[in-house]
Amino acid sequence: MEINRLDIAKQIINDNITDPSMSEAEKFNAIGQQLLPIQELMSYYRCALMEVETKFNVLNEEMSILFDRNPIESIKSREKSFESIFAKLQRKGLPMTEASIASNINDIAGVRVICSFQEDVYKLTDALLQQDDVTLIIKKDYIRNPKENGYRSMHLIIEIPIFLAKRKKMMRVEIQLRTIAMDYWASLEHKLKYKQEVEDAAHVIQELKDCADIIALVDRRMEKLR
Ligand code: 0O2
Repeated sequence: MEINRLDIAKQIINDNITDPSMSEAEKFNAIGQQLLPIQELMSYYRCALMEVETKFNVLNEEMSILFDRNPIESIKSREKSFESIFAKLQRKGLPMTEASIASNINDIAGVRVICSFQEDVYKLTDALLQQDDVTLIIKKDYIRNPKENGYRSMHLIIEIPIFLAKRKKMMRVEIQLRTIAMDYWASLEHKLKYKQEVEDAAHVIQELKDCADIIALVDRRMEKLR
């Protein structure tokens, strides 16, 4: 579904500003008031991203000393865009409010950790989950149980505290851990998904699945070599 900022503004007006006697200026002020808590919430998610990135950087540092190599190739963080949040809430028929965002969307803060070997994915997952300020909410192991299309990755939803000036706030973060090879496949598959003009879709799906299986085999052979 195509969505843009104007649609979001219109929806917020329709959802929340029902008083027909309000002037344009009053409407804008009211929208601003409603967006303020959402902006505040987004800044807390950015803090949570920093916390999780630091956790992985620390583990990478320690493991590089212990095992004489870095288990992490790269870490990418992203904050879900306002448009995507809105589209997701709209799909679920939920309101665009701070409370609704916080309780219904788990992947506003996302961290992707690209590892050298499959073994590193499991080592880092275990090391992270045994930290006493990390609470596991959901774990999906798409490496041991790949998706039907061949997608492989470790998915975690965790809750961690962020420490603010006067309080502590618990925040949810989605973490995806995968090898360089799995990431290569997922990135290309993601791009191909948006190519609507594909003629022989069944053939393309099968090809992608075959490529995922070949990539998994290469991952296993590289691990054996190591
Ligand atoms: P984006 O733009 O990457 O954020 P949920 O988010 O919980 O409503 P679901 O399907 O239950 O949806 O969660 P799941 O299975 O943990 O997958 C969430 C994310 O994993 C997706 O986020 C993708 O980033 C990635 N992912 C899952 N399946 C595939 C796949 O088949 N191919 C690729 N390339 N990536 C996948 P979003 O929100 O879809 O997109």
